[in-house]
Amino acid sequence: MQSEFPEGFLWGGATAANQFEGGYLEGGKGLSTADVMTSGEHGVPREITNGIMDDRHYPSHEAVGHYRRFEEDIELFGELGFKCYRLSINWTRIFPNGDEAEPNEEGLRYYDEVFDACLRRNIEPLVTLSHFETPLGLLKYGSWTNRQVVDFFLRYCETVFNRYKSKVTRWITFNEINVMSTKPWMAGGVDSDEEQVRMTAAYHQFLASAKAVRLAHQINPANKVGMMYAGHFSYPHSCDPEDVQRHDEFMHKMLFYCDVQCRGRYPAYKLKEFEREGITLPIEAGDEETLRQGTVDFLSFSYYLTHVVGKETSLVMKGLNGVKTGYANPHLPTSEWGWAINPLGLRHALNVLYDRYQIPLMIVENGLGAVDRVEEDGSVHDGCRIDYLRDHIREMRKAIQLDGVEVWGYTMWSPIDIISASTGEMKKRYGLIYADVDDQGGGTFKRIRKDSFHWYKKVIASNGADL
Ligand code: BGP
Repeated sequence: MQSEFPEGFLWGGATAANQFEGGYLEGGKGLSTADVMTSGEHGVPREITNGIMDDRHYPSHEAVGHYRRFEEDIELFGELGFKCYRLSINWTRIFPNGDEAEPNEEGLRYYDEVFDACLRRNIEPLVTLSHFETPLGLLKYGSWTNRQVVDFFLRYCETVFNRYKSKVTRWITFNEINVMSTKPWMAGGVDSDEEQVRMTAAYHQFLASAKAVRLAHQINPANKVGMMYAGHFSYPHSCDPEDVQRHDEFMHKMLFYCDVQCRGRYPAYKLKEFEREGITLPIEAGDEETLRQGTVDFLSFSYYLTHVVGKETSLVMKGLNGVKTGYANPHLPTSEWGWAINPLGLRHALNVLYDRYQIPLMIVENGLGAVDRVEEDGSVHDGCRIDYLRDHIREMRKAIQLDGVEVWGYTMWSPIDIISASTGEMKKRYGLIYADVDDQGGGTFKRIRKDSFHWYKKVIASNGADL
């Protein structure tokens, strides 16, 4: 069997600390924005609370207990044959409140051990610096609406770039940075529907990311730093030019985040929109240069679903629930959570991004959130998940092979079942490995290899030839 994937292709899986680790106050850790979000019921958005001193349910507090079980979990990743493991450093393990002068040694030591466990198995870590884990302690500054937070972030970056210089060379600054337009609390501890507030916070994240890129290169010229786009891609509802125009506007709202980070400047369409809406950016001398010099080395993105946008779509994106366009796609099946499953759309997405930016791409999240059942004999048959992953990998292969798109790797979401970011539920499972934890945080925490585990292992061993 001939593989059509490049040699050294980075196969693996991706997680986020706040959804995976648990141990939310262990090892000197402080609270992050994710730690004060309750679970929502099926389809109901999560709720932001003031803290931990009430009895509402916070599923991420213990998550699936990876904090204490990382050796066992990474052993399973080794068994899968992972080449790459995308994880986030939880900022609040390193700087518990975000603004300390000195880092928390216990937190630093923890990730040393995690990276060592990966490297012993020849798994390359790919580290997200901020995956919905802004320290709650930065809220008193106004979080990302305040420019001072850029400096706090840089202090954190400098600390981890130096500390893990010999262990990590691939980094992502902000997970799904465009979530600032849809769920700003998750993206950066900003709870506001006002576009001015969101755009100010996004501006500071752009600056922080650009500065982090330069700093990473200075500290270790081998460092590669990427951005991460929440893969929102859409189709016009019809060929009515009005629908197409709305679709274009929607894509602009999302893709401008990539434009800034890949091209180093705000696109003209965004500046014109700001002018019309009376939105101003807190630009200081030298900022334009900073953005120009801090473009990313690669573009990574998540891909789960596609949208349909048309005349009826309201482009005001509000609240915790994110994007709702008002249309379904009659040509596509949906997941149990209503997400339109569209493998061919992944080929399209890869082409859109590569045509536009001409830099290497990475798919750093892709997977099926579904309810799984453990059979009497302890097995989990998740054929739907295998189909989902296989169909998407096939389309990725076409983008590489037939369209010439440069793709560095594919880290599926997520190798082990973890807490859902949008709903806080446990029953929305993505794993190749089942974690025996329920929506109330009960269970044995035991890991069980699902059918998809054995399938993905073969895919990696054959470098994608055996799908
Ligand atoms: C992305 C996030 C992840 C994640 C995934 C799946 O938006 O980067 O953190 O969880 O989506 O979404 P969910 O968990 O809501 O099903």
